[in-house]
Amino acid sequence: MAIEETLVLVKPDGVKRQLTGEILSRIERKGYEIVDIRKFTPERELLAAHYAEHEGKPFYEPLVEFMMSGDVVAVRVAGDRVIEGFRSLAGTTDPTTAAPGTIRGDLGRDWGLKVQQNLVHGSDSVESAQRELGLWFG
Ligand code: IDP
Repeated sequence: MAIEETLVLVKPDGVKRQLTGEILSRIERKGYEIVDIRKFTPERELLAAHYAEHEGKPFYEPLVEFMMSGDVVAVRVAGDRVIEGFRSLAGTTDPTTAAPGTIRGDLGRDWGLKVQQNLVHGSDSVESAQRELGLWFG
């Protein structure tokens, strides 16, 4: 088994709702290691690089504005198969229909057609994780 690292973001909705501890606790209870952590409000340049694959989609600009609206907690997380493991913990993109038991399913919902407010981000592949960890942790 390969030890992987992934980028987890607690998005501004999660930070504002004081769910950071709950989310970090779920990561640790699953058995993953928190290697590094930073809290700051990201600038557009970082978000444009992070969400480059979504540029041009209708939700891109609202997503970037939302992510710039407050502090984000960026977390470097390590563990065996942590990339897919965290995505499983997070649940599917739409928090209204994400499965109960997941972070999004238990703690999130649609606050007025705002699917982007789904509490967390997790890298979706080894390549994305390396790229995103470089962006957020340098
Ligand atoms: P993921 O975060 O579940 O991997 P992606 O498809 O990579 O989902 O989308 C990135 C982020 O963009 C989502 O987490 C969500 O915040 C936002 N997003 C995705 N689809 C929509 C949409 O249809 N409307 C609004 N926001 C969206």
